[in-house]
Amino acid sequence: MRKILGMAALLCAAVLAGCSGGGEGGQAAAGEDAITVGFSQVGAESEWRTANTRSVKEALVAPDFTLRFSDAQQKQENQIKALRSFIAQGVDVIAFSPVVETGWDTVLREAKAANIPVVLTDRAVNVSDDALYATLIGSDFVEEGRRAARWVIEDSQGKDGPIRIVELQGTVGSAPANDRMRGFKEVIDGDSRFEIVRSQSGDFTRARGKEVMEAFLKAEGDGIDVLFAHNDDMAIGAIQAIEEAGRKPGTDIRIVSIDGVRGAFEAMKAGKLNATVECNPLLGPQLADLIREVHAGREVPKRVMVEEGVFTQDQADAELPNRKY
Ligand code: GYE
Repeated sequence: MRKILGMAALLCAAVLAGCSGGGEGGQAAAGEDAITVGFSQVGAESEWRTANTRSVKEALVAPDFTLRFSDAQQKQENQIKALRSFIAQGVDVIAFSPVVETGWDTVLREAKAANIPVVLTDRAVNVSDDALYATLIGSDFVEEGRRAARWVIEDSQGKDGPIRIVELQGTVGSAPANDRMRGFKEVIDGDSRFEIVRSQSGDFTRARGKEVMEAFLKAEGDGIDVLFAHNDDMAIGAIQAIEEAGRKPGTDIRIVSIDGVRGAFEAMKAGKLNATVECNPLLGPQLADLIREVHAGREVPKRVMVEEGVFTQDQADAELPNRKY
């Protein structure tokens, strides 16, 4: 037995040099050809993100994978540091969910020079050369923004203008904030009754969502008809602000947000949130498959989409037990 293990270790060292990805030892259960993946996560800013992290950690496990996980706490500089450390360790594949869209050219070139393929998850980047990453798996954020706007229009049938909208944006410069804003505006601009009177970032968190909504309420008084929040967490924070201002969320101010997390379904059941556009965070299994393909040098599509829908208050009760995040 000892001999066999010794031989396996030798084989690993000699033939598959670097197969342990830079060898911090440990990970006894990882198979001999386990793919070492360095994964840099955005942070833990929302319910969506927590579910996404869980899904990734559950999918990238031994014996097929050795996972090196790093949390960037919503800071690009931390993420760049993590990517550089993965490169130095010689991981097999880098996967990451970029906090913002721009500023990745240099570090991605370093990964390329080190021959480490990069898989983007969830959020896109804006780079000079698309060959700097292998593929992106994530949702269509522009379409999510359009869906939110279509819901607002449908829910405003028979209502006269002006219908005044406030918008809580996600993290400044992030793909979901940029795209959701664009998709929403594109559709809402087609109906002259609507006006987006305020739009500001709440950084995808409940705390900031509440703060910014307080400022909106102070500035606009009773003049807000609709809130569009780029994620459920900010909407949930805003609901608190609206209640504290003595108004009724879901009635006085109609609210649509994005993600479809459990907290949103609970808020819909309570009549405080009107609709949520689904954004599925459970990318782990699809990500694992993509990493396997990329690592094996096989051709993969440049963009892999996640399918999702829209849910309203009347569906909340029936759908809640089915929600997995
Ligand atoms: O909508 C939000 C999270 O990038 C799609 O990030 C993701 C977004 C998600 O913080 O809740």
